[in-house]
Amino acid sequence: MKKITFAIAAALMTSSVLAADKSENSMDEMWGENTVIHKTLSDDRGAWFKEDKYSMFIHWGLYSMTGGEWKGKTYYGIAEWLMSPNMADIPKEEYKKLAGKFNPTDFDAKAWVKLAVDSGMKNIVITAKHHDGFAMYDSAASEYDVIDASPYKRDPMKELALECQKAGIGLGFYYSQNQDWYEQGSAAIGWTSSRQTNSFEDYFNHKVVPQVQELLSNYGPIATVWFDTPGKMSKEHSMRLVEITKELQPNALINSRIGNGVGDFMTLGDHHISDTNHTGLWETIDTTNNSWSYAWYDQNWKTSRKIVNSLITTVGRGGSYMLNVGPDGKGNIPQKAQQNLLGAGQWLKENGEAIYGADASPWGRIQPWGDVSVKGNKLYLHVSKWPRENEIYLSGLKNNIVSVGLLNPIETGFLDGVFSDDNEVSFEKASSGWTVFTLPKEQPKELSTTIVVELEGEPQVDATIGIDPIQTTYLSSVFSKCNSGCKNSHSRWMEKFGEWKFAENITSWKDSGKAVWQVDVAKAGEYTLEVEYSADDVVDYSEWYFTLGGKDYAMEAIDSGNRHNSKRQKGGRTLMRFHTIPLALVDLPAGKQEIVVRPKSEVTGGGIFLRSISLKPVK
Ligand code: FHN
Repeated sequence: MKKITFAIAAALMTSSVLAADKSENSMDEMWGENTVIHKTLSDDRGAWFKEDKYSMFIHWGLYSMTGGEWKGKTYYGIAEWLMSPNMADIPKEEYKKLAGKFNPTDFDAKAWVKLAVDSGMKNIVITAKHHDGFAMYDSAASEYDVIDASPYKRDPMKELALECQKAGIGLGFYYSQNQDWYEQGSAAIGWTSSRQTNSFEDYFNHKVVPQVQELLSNYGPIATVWFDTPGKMSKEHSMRLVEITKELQPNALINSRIGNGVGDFMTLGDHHISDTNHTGLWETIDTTNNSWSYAWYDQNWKTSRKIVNSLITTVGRGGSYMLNVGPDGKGNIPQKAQQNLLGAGQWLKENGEAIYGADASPWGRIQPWGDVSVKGNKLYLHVSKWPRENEIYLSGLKNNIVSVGLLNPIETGFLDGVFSDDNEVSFEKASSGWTVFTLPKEQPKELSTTIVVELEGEPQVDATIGIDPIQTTYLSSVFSKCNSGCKNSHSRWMEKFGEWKFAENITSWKDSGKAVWQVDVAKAGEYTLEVEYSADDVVDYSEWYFTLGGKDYAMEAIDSGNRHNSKRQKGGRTLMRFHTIPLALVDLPAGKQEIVVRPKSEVTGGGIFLRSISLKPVK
């Protein structure tokens, strides 16, 4: 590192070692998620964030050259962590040699920005420095950077900044402020802490501060400063980064992973698509496949349909969606990622009105047929599951409806070789409070169709969960209320290394426990009840009652394979294995009622993790 002299003082190791310990404990804390309040900024700096809704995340660094493979062996999981002992355990001196080979001759900033623009994305956030410590830009504060240490001799961040400015989209830098596996003193993970010879203070002052200053001084206007894994970093350190940002880029927004609750907007946990609405500025971050950085084997590409639906759901919950691509070591963004992003971009060209600048659904959850977004007096109904009966049901809308219609109806004529003149949408309001929309027989738009409903006044809604008479209604556990004998909680666990999974669930059951959903059934009839839960062998054979339509349906829980000592988990987390079982054919009367779950006999081991129940109408 240029101009850096680290004092060799073991006594100063404390903060980094503590942070290291913590990183093994709670990923929520490592992300800084627990400490952030969903806040609304008092000034209008957040206006663009509310408007833009959709951004591109890029993980690109030395690790992109390895693509998850080291010495002929593939390491499955998030490939930018290849260096860690959880994966290939590559000594720093060896990993460092990758820099000497980094020569991404196919990198084309203009093409990357064009891809983002054509995909309907309004910002790019790219890894300027990830946990491996390598600066992907020209840094005077470290020789471990693309200019000094690689044969490439070009600053990709500069090229990207210029192209973003030309295209009029925002640029943000990802900077790993707490973990730096190259430097002594950084708060890394357990495996490097034992080798620490310098203090976090030294590392912070001599690398983090000058590098963040460089990034915020040399690349024009910066929209977001995106920090990651703050762990136990002190509030003073987080605040120092806030001050630097305020001084150099007063309009930039900082994400919550700066730590200590001092960010401007909230980043949910990796891949977490929320079941509930949140207020304030927040984002979901997701990947086009599984890994953040390029992994040769990872072909689990999200289809355009999946991308559009995740974007709609996130906007429906009140958030923004940032979707990641992992270019390879030469600078190529995988074709399948491009293709599916562009497919979603095409959809956005026609349906963007219902996404950009739109507000959350007043129902606060997904609908059986799709989701809702709002602008003033307009509701946008996003119908992604086209009903065979060409009707969709909406519960609890109190306003009078002025008009309904398709957003950008297709021209009548031939569509995909089939003649269509069916653009009509009509509605009927029932005295029960339900509104029924009659739609064209064939879905007029691929991926998801948007219906515009103009209301008298801003939407007024009774948000009781409606049980749909045509489509399956999913009741997430997050919408149930527990008495003192159970808890609404959530679980996070890892599948392949670093691939985080999230589930809302009801846990910590006592014998007296009772969880209740308030629902409104549109039509009396028979429904198939499905239960999604997980259990371990202690909970195996426990008995549960599901009460619907005044009748108790008993369930004997089966061990679904939850494991507490799985080698896949770090820090004592449980490997969760949810499964869904059809439990009963139930009769429901129409109207408002309760669905209740409770233990039938003595609870063992805290009981099941109940994630959801679903009700599927029987035709
Ligand atoms: O450890 C990183 C990981 O490599 C990746 O950058 C993600 C993106 O959100 N953040 C951290 C884990 O949450």
